[in-house]
Amino acid sequence: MSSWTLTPEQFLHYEECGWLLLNNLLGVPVSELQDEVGRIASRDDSDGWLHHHETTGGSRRLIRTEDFTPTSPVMNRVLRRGAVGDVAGELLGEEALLYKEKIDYKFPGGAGFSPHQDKPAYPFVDSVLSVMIAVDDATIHNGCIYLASGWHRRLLAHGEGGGLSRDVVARIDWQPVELRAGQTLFFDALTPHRSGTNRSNAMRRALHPTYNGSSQGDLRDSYYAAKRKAFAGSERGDHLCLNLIGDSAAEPL
Ligand SMILES: O=C(O)CCC(=O)C(=O)O
Repeated sequence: MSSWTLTPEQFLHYEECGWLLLNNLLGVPVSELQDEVGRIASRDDSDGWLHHHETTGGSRRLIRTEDFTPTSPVMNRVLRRGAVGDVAGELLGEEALLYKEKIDYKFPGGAGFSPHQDKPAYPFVDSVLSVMIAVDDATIHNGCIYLASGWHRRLLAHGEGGGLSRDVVARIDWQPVELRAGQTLFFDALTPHRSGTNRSNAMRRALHPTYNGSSQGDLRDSYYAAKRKAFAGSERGDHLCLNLIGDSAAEPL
């Protein structure tokens, strides 16, 4: 059972807006999370798929790491044993299981994400929730997330390439949501969001776990098995998508 209880106001905010920003859920000091992200980023990637890169200004840079929770006690604690999962469970209305996790590294000049909903990336899961944990402060200047508050009731029209259609994007009043390092943003998998380029001269990192309701089963191992298989079948130089909806504006390697 959950050891975390949201207030009625917090529930109402989530119901009406499709997102909720909370403090103090990590269970570890934010400096420990930052150190762990640094360690994970410097890990050897001997089978060549854990880390993903982009080309920015001619140099190859790490933009994403996935599937690190089983080999990181700190991440296991933050994402599976603590209040982040408890709150995810409250919002899903049943126990939350970790479906997948990624760290995004936005280097100076690093590209943002075009407007999208996450749900189409999870065609086999109905009950699913997106989360962002700020590892570094996320500001308008360094490419924070922008949300479409109250647009989470249905799947919206998508254009070619997987992003939201131009018409939908133009109708939305995009709201920047700046996060301080250590804050956690929960948002419905149908909440449209986008983010900008990092225009600062420092890196901006974020942790993005995704949870599914336990009634759907424990799907994490099969998700990563399928993803590893898909990546193993790709040649270097293919246009590798970071996920099924191709929302990153980055240039993949
Ligand atoms: O952190 C960001 O810049 C946005 C990430 C995002 O949109 C996503 O992972 O779906």
